[in-house]
Amino acid sequence: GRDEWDECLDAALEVARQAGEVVRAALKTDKEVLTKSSEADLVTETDQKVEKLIISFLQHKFPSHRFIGEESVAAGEGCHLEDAPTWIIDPVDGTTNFVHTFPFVAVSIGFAVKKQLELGVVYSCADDKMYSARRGRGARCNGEALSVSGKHDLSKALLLTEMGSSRDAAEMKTTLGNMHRLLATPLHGIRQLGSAALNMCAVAAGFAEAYYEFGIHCWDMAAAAVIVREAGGVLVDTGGGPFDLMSRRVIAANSEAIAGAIAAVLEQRQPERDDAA
Ligand code: LIP
Repeated sequence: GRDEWDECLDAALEVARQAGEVVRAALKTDKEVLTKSSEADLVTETDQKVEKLIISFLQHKFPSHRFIGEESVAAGEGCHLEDAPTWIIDPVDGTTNFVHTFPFVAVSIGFAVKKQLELGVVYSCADDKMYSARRGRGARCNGEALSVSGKHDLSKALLLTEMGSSRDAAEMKTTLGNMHRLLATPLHGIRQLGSAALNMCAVAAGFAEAYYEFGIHCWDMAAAAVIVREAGGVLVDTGGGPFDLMSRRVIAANSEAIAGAIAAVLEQRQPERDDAA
């Protein structure tokens, strides 16, 4: 039967679609691009406008809930996960793709209660795919159940990762070095879609065995984390320990076996936590 969080899932689905329509329409237009933490960390007016749209919609329906949004944090708001029901929002995941009209762009809306992720909605705007999951109720894409791949041998895996937006020499060296080490295990291949949320949905859908990244943020992974778990996958820290939403590190995999094998190969780095300030 329905419970109190079903209403939240309905609202998330409704506003993700609305937001996605705005993003899809904006994809084809000229954009003014601003930078954030590096020359490659981009933001547009659409990111800011769509985040406001999502927050005001949800705030109206759930006035007591808290919000963590990528652009609100960029504007100086806090990034701390408390026990109160909290929405964790990335209005445009894949902003660089968006700027270049590369068609992998998603609206990502996650929801946590008592620091536990309860639901996630990832709307892939270009191809009109709505991924969603409720904790304990499975994951879906456009109504169809999702499940991770059954391949548990790293040497035959297809992985997803990202180069990220850091242009710091030492960080880039670690990032590329890790890809080299993994390819040498060997692997079937490495892909990057340009959106953490869509990389994770690809794992949930069974298109790839795992995704890992250092330097991502809680809003990039909150929603898709629920989708991966509900599709039968696992989330762990890049070091192999428990997943921590605020740690800026993740391995999302089809199994403990694949996640552990990746963790064992990765050279670790610890970016500043999302909740450091
Ligand atoms: C992006 C992530 C991606 C990461 C990029 C960026 P944004 O999110 O999805 O995994 O490599 O640096 O953080 O900024 O487009 O929402």
